[in-house]
Amino acid sequence: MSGSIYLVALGSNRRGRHGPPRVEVIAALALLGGCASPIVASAPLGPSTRTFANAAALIASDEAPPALLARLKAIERAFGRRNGRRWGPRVIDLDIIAWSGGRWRSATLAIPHPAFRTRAFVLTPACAIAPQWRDPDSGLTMRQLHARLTRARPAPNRLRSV
Ligand code: PH2
Ligand code: MG
Ligand code: MG
Repeated sequence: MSGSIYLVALGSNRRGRHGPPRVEVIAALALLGGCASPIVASAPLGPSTRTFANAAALIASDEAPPALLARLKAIERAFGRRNGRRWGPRVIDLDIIAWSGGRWRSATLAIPHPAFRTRAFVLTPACAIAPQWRDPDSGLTMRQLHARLTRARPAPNRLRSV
């Protein structure tokens, strides 16, 4: 798949050999190369209680999606990630969010990432480096998805009697 661009999300909420989560993310961004977003701190979504460091990277690659996934998993292992409890604390999590080739579906990989549209910890960093990237499923850009997610909800209507 020559000349692809990938949007990759990074997250860490556990110390590793490089240091605290923020430093693990910096180390992973350095390995991935490409264009890196600022790192944000985010409250955990799910059962974990530890704050995450999150970021995103835009990387150019000749790899097809399964090859990039294998490389990301190898980096996760090299950083000391163990396959434990789902959504448990992790030294590094590297997720493929979007691909310039559009969609990919297999038993082990779905692009776009099925849940990224509801995750501010993905969309905020993504907007910093790829605000105009268009999601092929919703037709919305990263910036539009972010606005939709974070827009202040209207005050709830007064209760109606039924
Ligand atoms: N990743 C998860 C589950 N929950 N919460 C935050 N804030 N950041 C993450 O990267 C994250 C999460 C599963 O990958
Ligand atoms: Mg993840
Ligand atoms: Mg993951």
